[in-house]
Amino acid sequence: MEANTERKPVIFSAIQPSGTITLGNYLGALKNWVSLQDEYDCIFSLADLHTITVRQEPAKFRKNTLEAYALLLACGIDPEKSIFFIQSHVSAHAELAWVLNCYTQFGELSRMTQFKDKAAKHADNVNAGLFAYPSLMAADILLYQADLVPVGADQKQHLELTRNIAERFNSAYSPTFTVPDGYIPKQGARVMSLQDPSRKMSKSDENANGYVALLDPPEVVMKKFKRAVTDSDACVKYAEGKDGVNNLMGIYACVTGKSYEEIEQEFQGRGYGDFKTAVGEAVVEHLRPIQERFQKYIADKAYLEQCYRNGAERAGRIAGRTLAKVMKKIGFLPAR
Ligand code: ATP
Ligand code: LTN
Repeated sequence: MEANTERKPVIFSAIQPSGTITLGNYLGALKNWVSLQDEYDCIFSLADLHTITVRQEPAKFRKNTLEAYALLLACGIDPEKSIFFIQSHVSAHAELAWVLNCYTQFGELSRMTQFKDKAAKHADNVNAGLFAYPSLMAADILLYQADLVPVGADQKQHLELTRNIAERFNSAYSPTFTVPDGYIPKQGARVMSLQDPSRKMSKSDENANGYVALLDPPEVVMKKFKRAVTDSDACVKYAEGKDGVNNLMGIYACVTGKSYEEIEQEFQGRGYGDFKTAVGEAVVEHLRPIQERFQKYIADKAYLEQCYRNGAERAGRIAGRTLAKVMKKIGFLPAR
């Protein structure tokens, strides 16, 4: 592993602009990103190259990308502290992904559960990009010599593959890539669907009642929590077999900072109705300032453009250095 002695540890993470960003994305990933910005050198990206593994409507895709950029700023990603860019603006990602495809085995990619899930969901479009998704993700991370990658628990398998690819390349040539570690939060790592608590909350869920979008208006948030699936024993307690209640407790704990014991005490002898209302209200209050800031950013296109251009320039310099090293080690004849 290449030593990273003088600088703060490097963090890289990304999210796809594939639709409306959910409370799951926020509690599993984004909230963490924001709090890591002071202690680490952070690089964050909108993984739009990943997004076209599922067919996108061009105008909507463009709009989603700009809105996701503004929403992440509203969540607290600070372009003064961190590098925040759009993946397709830095061509080294696609280039290194191609190279890493040649160091990734068919068998490894076939074992990825996200591929199996998405292939089943989009059976009419199981394209090579969907299959090779993890080697593009590895390229994202390895270009920046990231030490840590904050993600939700669903990305653990992709991170493991990234480590294997890095180690394989390093031992075939010489130390080139930092082998990254995952950084998965204890609470919020897997927020479940409000309608089917055995499945993760997902922005591409066809049932909008399953997820809470960060931009859902307060009355919609309240309605979704009131309709959340629980169980029949009417007791607010964290326990096996109570997936719906456990999920609501996890969300409530994340947005209020309360422990499970405190929550159990707070709702002792009270029904699920009260509990769901309290969770809904706490989420509404948590989202309120984010939604206000979003409105301000999305109205200022010039500022957004300046931010993402500057981000791409800074990211491009770092990525270019790693890519040049890789090309040289492999033995490509230099262009000049
Ligand atoms: P899609 O539904 O389009 O597959 P997604 O909602 O899974 O998207 P991604 O863009 O793939 O979102 O993931 C962004 C980040 O959010 C990742 O770090 C991922 O681990 C995290 N994340 C996604 N869903 C959840 C969830 N339900 N709970 C916690 N973290 C999540
Ligand atoms: N596949 C990720 C998004 C992503 C990512 C990355 C996360 C793309 N590139 C690099 C961390 C590091 C997902 O969350 N579904």
